[in-house]
Amino acid sequence: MRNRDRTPKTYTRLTHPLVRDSRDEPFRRASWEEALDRAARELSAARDAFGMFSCARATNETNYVAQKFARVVMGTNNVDSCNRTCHAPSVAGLSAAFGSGGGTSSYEEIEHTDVIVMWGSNARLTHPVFFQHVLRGIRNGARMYAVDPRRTSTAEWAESWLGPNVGTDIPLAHAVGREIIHAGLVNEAFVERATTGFEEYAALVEPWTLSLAEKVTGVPAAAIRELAHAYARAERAQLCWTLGITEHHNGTDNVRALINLSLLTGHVGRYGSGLQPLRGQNNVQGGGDMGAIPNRLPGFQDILDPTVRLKFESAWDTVTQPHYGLNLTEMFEAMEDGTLRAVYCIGENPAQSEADTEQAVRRLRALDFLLVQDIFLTRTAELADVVLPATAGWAETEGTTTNSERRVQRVRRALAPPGEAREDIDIIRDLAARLGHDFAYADAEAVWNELRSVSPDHYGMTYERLERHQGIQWPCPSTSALEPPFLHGRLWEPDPSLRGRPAPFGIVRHDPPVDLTDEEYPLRLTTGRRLDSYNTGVQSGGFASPLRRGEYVELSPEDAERYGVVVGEEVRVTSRRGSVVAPVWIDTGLRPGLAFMTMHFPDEVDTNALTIEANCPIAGTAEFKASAIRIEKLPLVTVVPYVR
Ligand SMILES: Nc1nc2c(c(=O)[nH]1)N[C@H]1C(S)=C(S)[C@@H](COP(=O)(O)OP(=O)(O)OC[C@H]3O[C@@H](n4cnc5c(=O)[nH]c(N)nc54)[C@H](O)[C@@H]3O)O[C@H]1N2
Ligand SMILES: Nc1nc2c(c(=O)[nH]1)N[C@H]1C(S)=C(S)[C@@H](COP(=O)(O)OP(=O)(O)OC[C@H]3O[C@@H](n4cnc5c(=O)[nH]c(N)nc54)[C@H](O)[C@@H]3O)O[C@H]1N2
Ligand SMILES: [Mo]
Repeated sequence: MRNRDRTPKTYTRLTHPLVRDSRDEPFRRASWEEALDRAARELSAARDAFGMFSCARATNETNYVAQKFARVVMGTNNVDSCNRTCHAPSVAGLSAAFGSGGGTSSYEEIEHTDVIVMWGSNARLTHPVFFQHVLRGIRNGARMYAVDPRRTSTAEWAESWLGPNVGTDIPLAHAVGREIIHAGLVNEAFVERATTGFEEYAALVEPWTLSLAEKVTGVPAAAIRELAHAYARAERAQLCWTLGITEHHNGTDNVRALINLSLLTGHVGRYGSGLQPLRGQNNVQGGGDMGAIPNRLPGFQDILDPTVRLKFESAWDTVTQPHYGLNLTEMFEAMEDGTLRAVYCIGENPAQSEADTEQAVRRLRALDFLLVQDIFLTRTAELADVVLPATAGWAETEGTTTNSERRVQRVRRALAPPGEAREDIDIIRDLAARLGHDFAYADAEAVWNELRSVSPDHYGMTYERLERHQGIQWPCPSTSALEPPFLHGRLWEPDPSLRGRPAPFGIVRHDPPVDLTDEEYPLRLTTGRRLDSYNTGVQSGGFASPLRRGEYVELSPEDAERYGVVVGEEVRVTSRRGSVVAPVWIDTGLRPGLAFMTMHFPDEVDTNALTIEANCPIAGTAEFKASAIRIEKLPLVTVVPYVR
């Protein structure tokens, strides 16, 4: 249903548990006793068919307890979070290259580097705090390159903007790599010492001449050459990327293609040089570190490693499952075939954030039991059987979160929770108790200390030290020392026994977007973010912003003219999966053939009705960044006022 007035929907805070006996009934207010009893009953009936979505906005402590609930109480590794829709390809790519999925550098180093490459990232709008460090870096003399099909406001700050066609980052990266090799700019000592597979890589990129790359990517050969020379000649260089790279059906391959450039030049493992996949949600890094992912126990320790499992079995007095669980994408598939029957969804709104929402909602509806724990009554919560009101991980809860530079920081309760809302860890604890497990933590610090006892990377971070140092980066194995701010310094060790495993070049090939444009669907739609709104709008819809202008389908001036549409005119936007009506906006940063929409106003315009669920086979991330669409004028012209 279309909300005609297009005022962003306002969600009100959940203040008490909600229950219903059947999905045809409306919710009724329930006591905590009743809601938790019901949830415990239903979950114990679904023991072999259970999945958990954990919250990337909640604290590390919440994520630790949530994954422990899945593993210890429900006996499954089916636990995941929005990292799957987001940076799972970065984690997979970095792990394959270096054995660890974290961004390698720190924010401080961005200020002391010579070249900053922002690849598929609109950080000026999406990571405004980080971008302050970029601006300081530029002020200190760094040159910034922006690689984005749209000339974004991040690109406005760049020395040079490279605008590849959507889904052509591998050809572009390979051409940069080939140019570095042909210009004799390879850091041979580093390649020799710290990498493997150079010969194969050189053969792989050899066909990607500047002129072929120009043809495929649309970026002028001279601009590709300039980027290659600037990056390779720099004393220090930072390569930053985000969803323009990861949200593709081959996201992990894209990430590997970028990592290859750092291996060629030795721009990793040294102060000022590194790889920075800026993580999205405030604690998506921490959620993964805490084990709220299907293949790692807390401290990013591999579930397949028997010594790791033994340690957790003794710490938790339980038996662990010696195989990886289902990731978020696979859990949705398992809902389809009926092998996943119950979901405990903590702080996620997949009914609106998954690609192809019609399919996602149908799958959620098919569950026997859906338990949602959130701070608002989301569209996902509206599909649930039981809804539990939590406190916000930000400002209402004690604990810690971890940012993109791996820095763990304290968060504190500044506000009293509304109504009967309770902290996530207390709710999970009480549910565990009903299912026969004693998670009797006195407070968040007790949870944190348990994590420290099982995760060597976090062992040195007591709450007291976190406070004293204003946050500490992992790894932090010692309670008395701090590690360097960057990872993988070992790669530079002259002594091979200290150097550890060399980093392999990724042998990855160009693979264009799955949803092809053709005569019927001639426009390439890419989706993303704006400054004034947050994800599915649940948390930002309620606050007026003079910047906010609701959902629009953004077109290039050329396309607007071709279709004969004006700003504010409503058009029908159709993909092979769905159709929505949205007003037009004209953006001079778009090239002909490229359209842009956000995911921020799904109640007014359900952008994800259009997107394709074509997933990266390694990471499970969907191709949110490349759909094929057509737009049609409506018979009756409605012009939506765009100033409010
Ligand atoms: N204001 C605001 N900030 C946010 C959020 C928010 O909702 N609002 N959400 C947070 C979250 S969860 C995340 S994950 C981050 C995401 O932060 P970003 O990744 O910076 O945000 P997006 O706008 O999704 O995508 C970034 C860019 O990718 C480009 N792009 C699209 N296709 C391609 C391609 O094929 N190649 C290349 N090179 N680029 C491409 C788009 O044009 C876009 O400018 O932001 C976080 N910060
Ligand atoms: N078309 C398109 N779709 C996309 C993307 C895109 O670029 N384009 N990006 C994808 C990305 S990167 C992401 S991260 C996802 C985001 O997808 P989601 O994570 O599903 O969306 P959010 O709106 O961030 O939902 C967060 C929920 O957490 C709740 N919450 C906040 N704090 C707390 C807390 O402390 N405790 C509890 N229990 N709940 C809390 C909020 O009320 C909200 O309902 O969307 C993905 N979908
Ligand atoms: Mo994200």
